[in-house]
Amino acid sequence: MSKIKFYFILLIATVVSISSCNKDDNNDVVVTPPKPFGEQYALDIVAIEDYLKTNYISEIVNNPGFPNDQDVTMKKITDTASQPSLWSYLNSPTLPRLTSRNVSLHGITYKVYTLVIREGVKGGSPVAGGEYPCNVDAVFAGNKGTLLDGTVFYSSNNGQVQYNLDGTSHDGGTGVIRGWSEGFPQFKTGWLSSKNDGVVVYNDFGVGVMFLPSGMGYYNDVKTGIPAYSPLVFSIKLYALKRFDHDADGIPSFQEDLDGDRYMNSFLKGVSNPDDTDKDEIPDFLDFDDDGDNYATRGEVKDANGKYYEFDKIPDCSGNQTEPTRKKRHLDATCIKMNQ
Ligand SMILES: [Ca+2]
Ligand SMILES: [Ca+2]
Ligand SMILES: [Ca+2]
Ligand SMILES: [Ca+2]
Repeated sequence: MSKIKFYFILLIATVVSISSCNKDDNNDVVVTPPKPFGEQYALDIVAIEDYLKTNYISEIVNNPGFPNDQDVTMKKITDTASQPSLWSYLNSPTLPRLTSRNVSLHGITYKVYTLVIREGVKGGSPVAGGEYPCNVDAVFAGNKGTLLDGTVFYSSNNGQVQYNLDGTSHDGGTGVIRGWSEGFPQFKTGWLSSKNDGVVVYNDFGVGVMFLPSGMGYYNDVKTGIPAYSPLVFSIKLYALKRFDHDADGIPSFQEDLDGDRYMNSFLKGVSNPDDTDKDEIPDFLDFDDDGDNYATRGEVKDANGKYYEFDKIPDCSGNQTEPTRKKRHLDATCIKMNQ
């Protein structure tokens, strides 16, 4: 046998032994294709609605200024007379209020339930708050995640963690599951103050619960304490938010939400997006030229001296800066652009 051939065989043998070693290590992992989303969702929504009808709010901690303030606990109903179900708050005119939104994703329409217990209130200084995040802002939030059987898989009231609702990890944030992007815009932030020792205190923040089908969570991924295909229940406390300007055009993304519903609908394909001025399938918050006139928005929202207009004072074609229904000039392709 030639030397080369010998080494070749040795190499093959090594590769085989490495791969068989790996195979042994992964003996328990059975790879199956993910289930069809529609099939799983049909199971999830039945389980979620059953949970809503058979559980109640057993405790809301009232401890202003401390981390456990407004921690919510839900338990299985044992006495229907004294324990109103979560379902009993459906579309209630008063709080708590349970509402649902339809979300098109994965080729199906998901129903996402949200229970608003406290909406979030504007208050004092240094941060007045009382603002809704849009679905691509970042939030600072306490959260407790449970499975439908009540098992807690995560709990934290750390207000320093930045969760990016756009799902990315840019700007030092943590990307979130899609369900969070759908749930958080239903709540407002509270206001921030600080104690003498400098500790930040969160006041009157939004409090509630999100009920997420597995397709809005981790789906077939297994996470610590979360089996595959688990619907998720998140009790949340919305302390504060951070705005982004995704396309760096000088207009924060939440002000590029044309229909004002706090959702950019950027995930819908083949459906006309109300937040896409020039209908090029790039929503305004990601489009550096919103009206498609080949002039960048960035240049269209500055005055003759190159200074950005305040958002509310961006003029229309005629220079009007006050008419509330005017078409701002960066959204009007027929404008003759002056400051390019
Ligand atoms: Ca922008
Ligand atoms: Ca919108
Ligand atoms: Ca566009
Ligand atoms: Ca333009």
